Amino acid sequence: MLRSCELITFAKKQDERGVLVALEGESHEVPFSIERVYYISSVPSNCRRGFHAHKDLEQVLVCVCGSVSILVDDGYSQDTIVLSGCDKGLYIGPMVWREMFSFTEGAALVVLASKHYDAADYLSDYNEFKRLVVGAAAEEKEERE
Ligand code: T46
Repeated sequence: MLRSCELITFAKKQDERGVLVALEGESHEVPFSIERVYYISSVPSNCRRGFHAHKDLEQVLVCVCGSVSILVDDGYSQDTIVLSGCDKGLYIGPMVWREMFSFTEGAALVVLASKHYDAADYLSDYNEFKRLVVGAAAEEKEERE
């Protein structure tokens, strides 16, 4: 898994009545204050979404119903995670390119986000994203030397 991503397992409260999962901000499960929640559903199986990175935003993605594949790319390497189960969350930090695909029928992806919606936080051009990643790494290296 990339350094800026993590697959998190949530505690399930399960009894004969079913399953309950509770998520709180600034906790082990969600390591930021939750400022926004949105969900994605009714995605055709041949449809791919995302194709961007965020400069600052942190998110936890939970596929509460069905499953979805998520490609994450930090500019140097890529991983693909099949996200399913209401007790699994994928943390994605800033500067990670993501694409979501292979939504199963009825899949519902819930996203907890650290900030309000801000179109200016999106990097939708892969080459620009890559340039910024490489530039930041060079700056860090210079600071260390
Ligand atoms: C991400 C992945 C996982 C809003 O008005 N408010 C919102 O909070 C969001 C998230 C979107 N929008 C609008 C912007 C577009 O006009 O909803 C429309 C669809 O959004 P978008 O094309 O960005 O959706 P995805 O599935 O490509 O990406 C979304 C998030 O935008 C993104 O932050 O990380 O899900």
